[in-house]
Amino acid sequence: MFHYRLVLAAATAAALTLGTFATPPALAQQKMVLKASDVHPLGYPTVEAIVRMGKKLEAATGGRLSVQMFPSMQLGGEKEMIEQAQLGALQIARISVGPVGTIVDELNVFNMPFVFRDSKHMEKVIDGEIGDELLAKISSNPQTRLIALGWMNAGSRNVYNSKRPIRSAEDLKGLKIRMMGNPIFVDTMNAMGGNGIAMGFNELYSAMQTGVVDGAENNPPTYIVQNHYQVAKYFSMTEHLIIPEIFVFSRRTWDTLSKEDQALIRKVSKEAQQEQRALWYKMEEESVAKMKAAGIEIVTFADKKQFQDAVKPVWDKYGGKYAELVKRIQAVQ
Ligand code: GTR
Repeated sequence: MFHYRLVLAAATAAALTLGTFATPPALAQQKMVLKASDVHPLGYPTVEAIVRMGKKLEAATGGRLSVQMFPSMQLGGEKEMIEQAQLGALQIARISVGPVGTIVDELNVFNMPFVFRDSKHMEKVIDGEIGDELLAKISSNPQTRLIALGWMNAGSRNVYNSKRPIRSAEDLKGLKIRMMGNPIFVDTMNAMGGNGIAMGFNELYSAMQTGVVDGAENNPPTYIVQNHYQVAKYFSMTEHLIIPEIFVFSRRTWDTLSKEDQALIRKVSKEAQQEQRALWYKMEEESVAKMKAAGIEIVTFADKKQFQDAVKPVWDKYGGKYAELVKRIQAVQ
């Protein structure tokens, strides 16, 4: 009896192992439509880069793998997209690192104000070993249920509002400014002089329109394509955050893919990371031109010192945790 049980246990373990790790050949060859989602509309650089990646997958697999894009928040905000990817209802979620920092704390190093000197510095960091390490941190953490595939550029974030031009921290006093849902951002806005309010991106336009918040902060392309310029016409180039975007894959789906398909998806993801930035710089330029044409009052700053000084309390509160990584980021030339 004892012996029989042992054999049974071994057989069960073997079956489980097979069930978990091996992909039945029939399944591996099946046609698969990968659902992808983004908060931005078709044509936006992040969306376009994933659409192009889908075309490459289709070409490389004779149509067996393809991407179906759900743009413009059709599947909800980024929090909802992450949840759907974790469940396997969505395969590719293109999101900001903002919300990812609340799942994998190390990622928050990219969410610290003024951590990068400029966009080019950020690109060097995401393209290098720090970028690879942080992607691996997401993928190897079983809690995330996500495979991190690549980074994208989202320029710098700037404050805008419906009340008045912001030239100093003093001007931000009393203004309710929407921030992404992560305590670092709320603290950053409070330190900069305003009142940071955490809110999903999908609620933002109507919150600004109805005066629930006075403004928000983002890059010029988002300000234009999401029509924020219609409800908040004062825009200040504070450049307080340079947060890369990230695209992640559902681990649940990933584990059903063959090794070859996984390698192919990784390859086209790396290409998408490089290709997106050309689209990005073009749209950034076009967006600033559109802002000017729309009569938006753009405040620029000779240097970033006043806001850099203002966010010191944020660095005092969180900086210690990421000190090692910050040193390495600063050393990247
Ligand atoms: C945009 C970014 C989105 C989203 C949004 C936000 O710049 O592309 O992924 O994070 O900001 O403020 O929530």
